[in-house]
Amino acid sequence: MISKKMESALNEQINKELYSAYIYLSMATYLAEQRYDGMASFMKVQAQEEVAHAMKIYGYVEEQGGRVLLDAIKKPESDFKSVKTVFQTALDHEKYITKSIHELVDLAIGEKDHATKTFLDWFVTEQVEEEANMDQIVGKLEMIGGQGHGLFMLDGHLGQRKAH
Ligand code: OFO
Repeated sequence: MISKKMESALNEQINKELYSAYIYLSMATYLAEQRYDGMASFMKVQAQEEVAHAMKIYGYVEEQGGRVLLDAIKKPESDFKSVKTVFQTALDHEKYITKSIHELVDLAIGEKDHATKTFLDWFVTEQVEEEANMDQIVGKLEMIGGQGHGLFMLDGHLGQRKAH
């Protein structure tokens, strides 16, 4: 069993993960409009992963006899100004999600809720990867400096990402 406080915090995290999916889908539409189809596809895969994250927490709350309560999902940004802004926004967003996961871990530790702490360990590791991925792309975009050929190559590379 989890506490009511933990149930509510996990429900908030479900909402944040679904918002993550929403913002990445919004980025995908922006990128597709700019003709970066590979990057758009990358963001669609990212959105699928975010739904999987939400469902992982959803399943855990249910397993612990809690109630999943869904809330409204905030409207995502839609005008990103440039490809670099898209990935910088994604990186900043992942840092925000990492902070949120760490706060959940703090709550679990404070409540001596070992099961939830162990459950959250997967997310702690996942967030390291999430931030590293976006950070690497931002770094590449800085190297390219908005040059057409480099962007074309990166678009092709990112388009190879497959859902798993
Ligand atoms: Fe769910 O990791 Fe990104 O947001």
